[in-house]
Amino acid sequence: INTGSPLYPRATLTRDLRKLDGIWNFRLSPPNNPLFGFLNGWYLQDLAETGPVIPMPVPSSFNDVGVDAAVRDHTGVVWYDRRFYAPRWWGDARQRVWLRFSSVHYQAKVFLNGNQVTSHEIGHLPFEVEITDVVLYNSSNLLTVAIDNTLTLNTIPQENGYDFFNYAGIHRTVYIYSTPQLYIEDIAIDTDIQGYTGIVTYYISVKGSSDDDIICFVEVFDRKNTKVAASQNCSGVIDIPQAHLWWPYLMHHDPGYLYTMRVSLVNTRDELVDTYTEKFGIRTVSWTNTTVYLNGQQIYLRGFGMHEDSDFRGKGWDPVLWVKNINLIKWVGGNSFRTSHYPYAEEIYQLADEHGIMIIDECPSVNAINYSDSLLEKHKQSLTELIRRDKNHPSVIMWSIANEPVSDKPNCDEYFKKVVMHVKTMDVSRPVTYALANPKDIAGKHLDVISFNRYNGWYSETGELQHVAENVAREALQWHRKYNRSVLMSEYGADTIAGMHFLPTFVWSEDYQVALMSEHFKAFDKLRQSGFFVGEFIWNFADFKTKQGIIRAGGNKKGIFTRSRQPKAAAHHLRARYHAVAAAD
Ligand code: BDP
Repeated sequence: INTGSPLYPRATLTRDLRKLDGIWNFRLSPPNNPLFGFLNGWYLQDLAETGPVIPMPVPSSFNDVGVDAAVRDHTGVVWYDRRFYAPRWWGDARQRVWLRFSSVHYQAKVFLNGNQVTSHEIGHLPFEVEITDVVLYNSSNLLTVAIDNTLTLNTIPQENGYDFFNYAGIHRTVYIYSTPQLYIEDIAIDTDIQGYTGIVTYYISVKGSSDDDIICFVEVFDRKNTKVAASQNCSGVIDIPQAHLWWPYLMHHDPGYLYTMRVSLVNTRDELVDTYTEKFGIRTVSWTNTTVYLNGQQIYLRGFGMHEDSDFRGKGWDPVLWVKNINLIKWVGGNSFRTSHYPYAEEIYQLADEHGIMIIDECPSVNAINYSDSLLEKHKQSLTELIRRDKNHPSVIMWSIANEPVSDKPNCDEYFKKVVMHVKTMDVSRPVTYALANPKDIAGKHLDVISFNRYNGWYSETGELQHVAENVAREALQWHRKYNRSVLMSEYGADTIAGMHFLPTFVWSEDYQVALMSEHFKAFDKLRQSGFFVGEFIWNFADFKTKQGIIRAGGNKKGIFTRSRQPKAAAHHLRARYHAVAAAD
């Protein structure tokens, strides 16, 4: 199994990096014949020689760039290919060469020069493979990827019962990069605070062989690039006196403070063998049955449910979109979001680190229903890869192991117990939650924080607002009493067509969305006094695409921003609240 890729790919003094983004060739497998391309050796030659190809941008979902519904709605296998040159000096310098996909949805088989070099299942997570023995320096290299976006009862997520479009393709950047023979495979950083001192516990995993003895040099630099500490062990504890802590946005005058750890492998002749730098923040997360603390201070989450979603690109990584998103989150006064309903691109977490935005990091399990052993293994696998990838981000303050599981089934109790135990074997420094919606939930007792989704005034008592505040407050209290945990509301909202107005308020209008939010705010204000309520997350940050259906008008319209990121009245309304709450906290 390909178990993912822990370190973000970076060029350093000892590593080179090339992006393979751009326009690739693309071809659908004949419908209902997923094996056709494999049996006919489409990976042995240029795709264009097997039949007609169309241009396909990478990174992007393939669904929305064309005009053909057969491509947009394709479920099954698709093929991508391109050629690339590897820099000859990589071979001359006996560098290892790696091929890295930052996300391919859902299942990928990767071929290089006609050989299958790796495969990976589960979208939204990076994977890589060493291609040193397959890459060619005396000619171009043919890179072919076959992708299957078919979801079943045995995939994470399970088949498409969920409320977002099953976008597919090569969603994030593709890299080739080089490392030395002996290389830094992973760096794990954990932080604690004692008085004014930051305590940094780290572990460096070194791979590959060397005839020499190797020393790990570890240096820590502050934001001004001044060295503040150093060590000569591959694992250990470093003290940072007078540490600048990592604080959330609007909780401190200087949020998102990051240090840089530079790790260097040096041999006995004092030669630099490999080097890599990782940013980190000094902060702690702790929790009780009523409260979540950051650096020992109680926090209240002013958040959003989101999606990776935009016109044309679908779920394709887009730095323009995400710098805009972060700017809008800050404009509204939010301090957090949940990566509903799958891991987002790595660069998004880097932005959140820098800006002090807290993340509830969700794995791709949505509406889980049949709790088989093989599903459990895959669910755990998705969390293994997620935690390996995201463990060093100060922005990640909580793991979400599922969204709206069918959590009243007898066997889900044992299932989620095992999933939570699995997370705890990898990371005990963050609380675990899932977003529940099942009123008869039985597995919440395994969680550290209870998150609940509820659409009062929308799916229930549609168009009626008089019971909303009371229902929200009552349900939050019920979950707290049932499981004796802190509680947050992870989804609430109303579909709203931008520009539609009704007075008196009427469903789908901007006025109704605003009024429904106000009723929730009443409940949240009451709950904020109750001592166990830790946050509110509106659904959704922006309008997003779903599959076609009669309850969705061109997609889900619960955004407070439109899909093109312009504010509805709701955005101004939430902005007034979030800034006021931040000022009060
Ligand atoms: C919730 C789901 C979310 C949906 C939302 C809705 O968690 O994915 O988009 O409902 O219906 O149940 O808007």
